[in-house]
Amino acid sequence: MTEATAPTPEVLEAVQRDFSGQLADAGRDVDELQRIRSAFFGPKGRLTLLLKSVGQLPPEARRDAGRLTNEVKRSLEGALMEVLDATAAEAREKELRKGRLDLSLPGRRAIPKGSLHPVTQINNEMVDIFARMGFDVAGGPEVETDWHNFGALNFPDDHPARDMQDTFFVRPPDDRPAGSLVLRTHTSPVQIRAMLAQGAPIRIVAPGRVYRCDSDPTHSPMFHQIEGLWVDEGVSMAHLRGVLTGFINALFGERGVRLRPSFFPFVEPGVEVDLECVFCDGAGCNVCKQTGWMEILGAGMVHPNVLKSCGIDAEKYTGFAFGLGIDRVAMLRWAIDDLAHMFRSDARFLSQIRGI
Ligand code: 2U9
Repeated sequence: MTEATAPTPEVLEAVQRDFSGQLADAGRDVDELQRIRSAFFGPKGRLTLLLKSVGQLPPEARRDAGRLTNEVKRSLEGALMEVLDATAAEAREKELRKGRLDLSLPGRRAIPKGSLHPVTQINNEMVDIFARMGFDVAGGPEVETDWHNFGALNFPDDHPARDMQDTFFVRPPDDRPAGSLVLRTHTSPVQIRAMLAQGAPIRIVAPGRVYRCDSDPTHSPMFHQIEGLWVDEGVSMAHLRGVLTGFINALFGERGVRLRPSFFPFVEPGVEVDLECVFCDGAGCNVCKQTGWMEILGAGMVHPNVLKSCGIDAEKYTGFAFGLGIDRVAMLRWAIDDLAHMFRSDARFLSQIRGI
C-alpha cells in the first residue's frame, strides 16, 4: 500500500499503528520481519515514500513534516531492529545449547596402553643390572665373517657348529675358502671386535639377535642373547661367581646358584650356571624335572687363544665371559610355556606381560 496523502500527523499515526500490528503478528519469524523491513523502509517502503513526498509540500509545511516523518521512521526502525536482534540472539543461544558439553556423561573408553615386548623388558632389566656393575654396552653386525664368529673364538675348523645344518651361511665356504659370511650364531663376535678395537682392560655386555638353523617348540631360528666379558689383570673364577650370583639375585631374588663343569671352545674352564627352580623353590617340580634346579647361563674363563687372537697378552690378562638366551629367561620369568608366543606378535598375549 502506498501513501496517497502527505505525511500529516494523522497519516503518520496510521502508519505507526499498522506497523505495530504487523510487528506483533510477525513474532520471531525472521522472513516476516524482513518483509516488514522492506515494506516500510525499503526503496519503495511507505516511510521512504512519505519522506520523499515532503519535498512536494509548500515550503512552510516542509520543516515540521520532515522532522515528524524522520522521528517516526527512526522510532519504528529502532523497534524493528530490537526485535531482529533479539531473534538473532535467541537463535544463537539455541545453537550454543545444542553443542554444549554434558560433563555428566560417562567418559569414552581409554585407548589401550601399549607395552614393551617381554624380550625388550627383560633385556633392559639385564642391561641395567650389568650397567650398575660397571659394564658398558656394545653392539655389532649380524652378518659376520667366519673368523669373527668362529675362528677367533677357538672353534676348530671341523667344529660341528660350522656345519650348514647349524649355521645360516650368507656366503657359503666353497665360494671363497675362509671368506665365508654367516648370520652370527652368538653375540661373541661383538666382544672380539671390542677387544680388537679397545684391548684390555675391558668390561662389556653385548645384547642382540642371533641365528641358528634350529626350529622346534623350544628353539627358534632367530633368538636373543646377552653375553658379557670382563678382562683385566687378576680376574678369576671368584669374580665370575660373584658377578653372576649378583646378577641372578637381582633378576630372580635371593636363591641358590650352582656352577657345574661344562665345555665351550672359547672358555677354559667352562661352566653351566643353575639357579634354584623359580617355580618350586628347589623342592622339585615338572618344570625343573624334579631336580630343584634350572639352567640359566653358560660361562667360563676366556680361553688364552681367544685373548691372543685379539692381540691381548694372555700372560698378563685373564678374563671371564658368559652368555644366556634372553627369550628363555623371559619364559622363566613369566612362566611362558611356548617359545612361539614370543614371536607371534599376538596383542592378546603381549598385553598380559607388563611391568616388571
Ligand atoms: C668371548 C669369549 C668368550 C661367552 C659364553 C656361553 C659360555 C654359553 C650359551 C647360553 C645359552 C649360548 O644362548 S645360548 O645358547 N652361551 O653357554 N657363552 S661362555 O663366551 C665368550 C664370549 C666372547 C670373546
